[in-house]
Amino acid sequence: MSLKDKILAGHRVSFDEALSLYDMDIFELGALADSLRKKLHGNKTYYNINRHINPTNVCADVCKFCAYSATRKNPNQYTMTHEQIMEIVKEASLRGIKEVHIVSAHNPNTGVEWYMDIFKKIKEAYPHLHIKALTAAEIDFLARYYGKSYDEILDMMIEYGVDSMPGGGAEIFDEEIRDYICKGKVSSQGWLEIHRKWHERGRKSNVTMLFGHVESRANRIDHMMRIRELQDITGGFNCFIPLVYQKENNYLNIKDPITANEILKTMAISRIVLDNVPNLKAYWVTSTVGLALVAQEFGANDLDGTIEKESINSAAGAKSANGIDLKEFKSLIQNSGFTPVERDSLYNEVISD
Ligand code: V47
Repeated sequence: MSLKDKILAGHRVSFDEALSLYDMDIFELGALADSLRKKLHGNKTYYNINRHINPTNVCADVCKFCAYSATRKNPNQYTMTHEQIMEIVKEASLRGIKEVHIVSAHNPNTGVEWYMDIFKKIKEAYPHLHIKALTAAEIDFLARYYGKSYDEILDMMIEYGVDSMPGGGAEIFDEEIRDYICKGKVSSQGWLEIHRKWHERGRKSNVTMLFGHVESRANRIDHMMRIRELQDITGGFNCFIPLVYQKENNYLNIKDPITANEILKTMAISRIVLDNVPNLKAYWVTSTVGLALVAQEFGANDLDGTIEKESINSAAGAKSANGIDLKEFKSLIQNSGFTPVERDSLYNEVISD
């Protein structure tokens, strides 16, 4: 049986087979991923109405790819007060958002309570809002800095109102690359352990992969394999999100950006390898809106959401600082031949009245 027939028949691909998919013609590969996407989701493309909030950029870690944290290249430190955060949530809630996505730098001056109290305040004032907050990198930082266990932090998150975890901080799991791009941050093993523990509590999360910098194709496949392995055990990942590296204002010094061809192939391959992760997100923030729309034909079935404000990727050059207009977003999906479907944060379809 050819590899193509094997995939179409629903067989799982090995590491070597996955790597060899990069040598396939891009349109043939796209069609393969598209057939899997169609089986899972038909013509639907999901989006949600959300607000990103990045409460502080003060960071104890130094990741070479990061342009968001306050450093020599970005000396404008800020830490929002809870009142400022609540004002943002209030305004966004009046506009009808359904999710707040809260991710910060690793601020050593705030304390665990600063994080937990804001979740509690949001949940008490807006019980209908889904709180997606704290990456495994933040949890690892809080645990190490304040002498707590992962279990203690995860239990506090649940107690204080966090509903699901975002997929940030995964970067690339290969230890050598990880050491080079973000030494000192949560280890690959730690990242996976935190998500495993979260899933064991009956909760869902996402998983990202930062690519297009110094990693190889084999590193990307290895990253996907480690996700597939954990997902076989827990089933807790809702969505895989390949994040395209943005090259401005950071210390990685990548001269040649990754090509659109390589981005689309990576998307398609991830749809094929991650046969147990239901959703593949083309995150328009890092891929550009245009390529995210094309990625719908390479396996992607989710385009994230309106975002409203975004500070992490836009600091590194992405055109996402002010989000995207919902009407425009929906008509772009429609005009590219797909059906926009609003989802909630756990991928239930939202029936609009
Ligand atoms: O973890 C940092 C990445 C992530 C750069 O779970 C960069 O639904 C590109 O994880 N170029 C934060 N990427 C964003 C994130 C996310 C976004 C949307 C949805 C979800 C979700 C999660 O941004 C970080 C890091 O991997 N990042 N710097 C950069 N220069």
